Amino acid sequence: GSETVLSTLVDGVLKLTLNRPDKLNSFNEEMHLAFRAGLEQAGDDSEVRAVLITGSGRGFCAGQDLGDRDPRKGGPAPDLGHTLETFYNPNLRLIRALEKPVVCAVNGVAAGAGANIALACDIVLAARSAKFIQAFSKIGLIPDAGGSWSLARILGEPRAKALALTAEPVTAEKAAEWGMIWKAVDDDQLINEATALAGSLAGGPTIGLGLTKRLIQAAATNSLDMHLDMERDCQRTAGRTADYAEGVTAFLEKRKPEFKGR
Ligand code: T3D
Repeated sequence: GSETVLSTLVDGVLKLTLNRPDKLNSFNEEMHLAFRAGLEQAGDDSEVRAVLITGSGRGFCAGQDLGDRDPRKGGPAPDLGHTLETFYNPNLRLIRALEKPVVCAVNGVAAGAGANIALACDIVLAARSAKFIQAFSKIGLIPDAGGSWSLARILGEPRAKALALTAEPVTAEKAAEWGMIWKAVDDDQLINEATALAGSLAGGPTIGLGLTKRLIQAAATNSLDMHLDMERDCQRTAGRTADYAEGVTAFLEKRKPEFKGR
């Protein structure tokens, strides 16, 4: 069959394109596993210095493929706790734990787990026509793929609850205004802007960027004392990289730095 996730590595950017456009790139088991393989490669392959996630066709991702959950086909009710543990949660954990920048280009509707995978990425650009929908309440489910966590963190309880309970679509513009994403971008500019952003991050001081991601993610659960210690330790590590020496040298020589990711 055709590939459910297209993967290319160009100039340090691993681009993963969710590729089931006829189903708005909703997840079946094959696509979960292909996505996981891509995210694992991102961690393992030192050539990869940034990740760009996007979707084929008119949608970004419509979450779970509900065709694979059809109750009319009979049999026992599926154990969705098991499917989260087996398929969704490992990928969410990989995105958050990857110490390299993950850019998401939301090219169209992002619904259910599709919306929440986008929200788990480090920098999210969305096409102006894209919408974010917490579709779960329409079918009796809870916001998964980290959604009930990230929405509460990002938006606070009032907006998080309203979005999750009503499944009201949020436009890209509104998502940017509310701080759910970084920017709304004209549709025809999205992939160019996202590629340029991911490319520039891939040319950056990868170790320092990865430590920065780690610190910002830890902030919400650290005390200030713990966090100052963590900054001390991370800065010690960053200060020993070749990229730091290059950054300072380039500054003093009034030229652009050439970071190597080491
Ligand atoms: O199960 C577990 O393991 C637990 C995990 C759950 C995670 C979840 O994500 S649960 C939430 C699942 N997602 C949804 O409930 C969203 C369902 N989709 C929609 O509500 C709408 O499709 C959209 C609002 C996303 C987009 O609407 P629209 O009007 O732009 O497009 P459309 O016509 O509805 O969809 C286009 C095609 O994609 C259509 O197929 P067709 O009729 O052309 O053959 C539609 O059936 C298909 N499609 C869209 N979403 C899904 C899907 N097929 C299967 N599963 C989908 N989620």
